[in-house]
Amino acid sequence: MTTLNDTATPDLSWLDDVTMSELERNPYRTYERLRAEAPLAFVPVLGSFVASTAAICREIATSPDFEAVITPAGGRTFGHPAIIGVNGDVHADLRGMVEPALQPVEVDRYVDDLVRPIARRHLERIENNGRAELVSQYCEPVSVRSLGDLLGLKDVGSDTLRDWFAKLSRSFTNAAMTEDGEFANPEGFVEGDRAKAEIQAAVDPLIDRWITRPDDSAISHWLHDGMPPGRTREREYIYPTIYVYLLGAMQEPGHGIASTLVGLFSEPKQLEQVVDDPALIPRAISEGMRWTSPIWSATARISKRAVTVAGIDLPAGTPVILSYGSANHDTGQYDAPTRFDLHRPPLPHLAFGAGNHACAGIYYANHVMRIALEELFEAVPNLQRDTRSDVEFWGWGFRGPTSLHVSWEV
Ligand code: 261
Repeated sequence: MTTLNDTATPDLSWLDDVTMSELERNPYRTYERLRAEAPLAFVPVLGSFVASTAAICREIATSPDFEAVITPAGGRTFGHPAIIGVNGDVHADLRGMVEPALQPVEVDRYVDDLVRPIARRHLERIENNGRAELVSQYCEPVSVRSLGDLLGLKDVGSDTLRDWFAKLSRSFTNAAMTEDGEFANPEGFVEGDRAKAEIQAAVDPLIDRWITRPDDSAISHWLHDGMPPGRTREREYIYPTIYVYLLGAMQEPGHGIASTLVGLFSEPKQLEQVVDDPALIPRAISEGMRWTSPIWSATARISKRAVTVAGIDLPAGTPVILSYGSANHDTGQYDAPTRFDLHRPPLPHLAFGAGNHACAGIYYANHVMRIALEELFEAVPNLQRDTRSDVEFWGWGFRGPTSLHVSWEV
């Protein structure tokens, strides 16, 4: 059948063929076309509208006509009330619960003493080897150990924390839907359910202790802060937000460190400049976050009333996924966006979102990444990527390098 296309409406039937695995292997080709042809489009495999440009993502994230909603696979994984998917008083309470430990003045007080010894310890294990796989031996361990100690999970091993975020991450982004609006791969949630059972087995006894013997750890404060004397928040109420942390806050600083390194390896002159002048590290990180945004397409909003966005009429109650990783490659904002260039004009990007659900941990995460890269460049002279293997990036909801083999002079 031939459809005569005599209006300005582009033919979007190609979207019917988009698959989850192609989005996970490389979303950029699909999204380049979405940005050009339909910056707000219904993507059948996701069973959802998707926003792909900087302007439309920012408009929706900051619009009073929208509020937060968790994606279906995210809600299936985390349950309710997760901080990323609630509004009004519950959101205000959960934000107020997590924010004290993440305030810049507070982060400045503890972050160096927290992260630098962890980075040093992991570098001591590898620095005489002359080679390493940095994702599993450095980026992920530094990310999870720093946050684990901050949260009060000192006795949970780093490999356990890495295993939990990997399982929660795959479950959270098990987003493929059937035409009938059912999950296409319900078995994909099993590993997330197992991880949650393990998490509760490990964390319930800690909560029991923190209820009667509060300490300085973040989760202890979550239980007690702002509550009347002798009362604590219910564990069922905070667990979904604990899962938010055990996924995104555990995984994404590691993704960010690794992606920034891969970006620098793609521009050897810039790597040399950053190694020679560590003051450039924050700029490199900012560009790394834009270049391969760790939270690539994992959050959503829902229309509160009928609204028109990008020329599309959305009824009340329409969810829209915000693909910030695509927005950050918008040629309307960035010249040659696929190129890593820490010297590009310092335009804002959307890697930490926008509006009242923007990342609460932006300051913390940027400092963890900075300290990890400072210590790495300080410890190992002449860091080189091992070009015998290619770097593979993976992920649509969350994205980063799967491995990063490097060598250096010993
Ligand atoms: C700390 C941020 O974590 C997340 C953000 C978006 C989706 C899932 C997350 O765990």
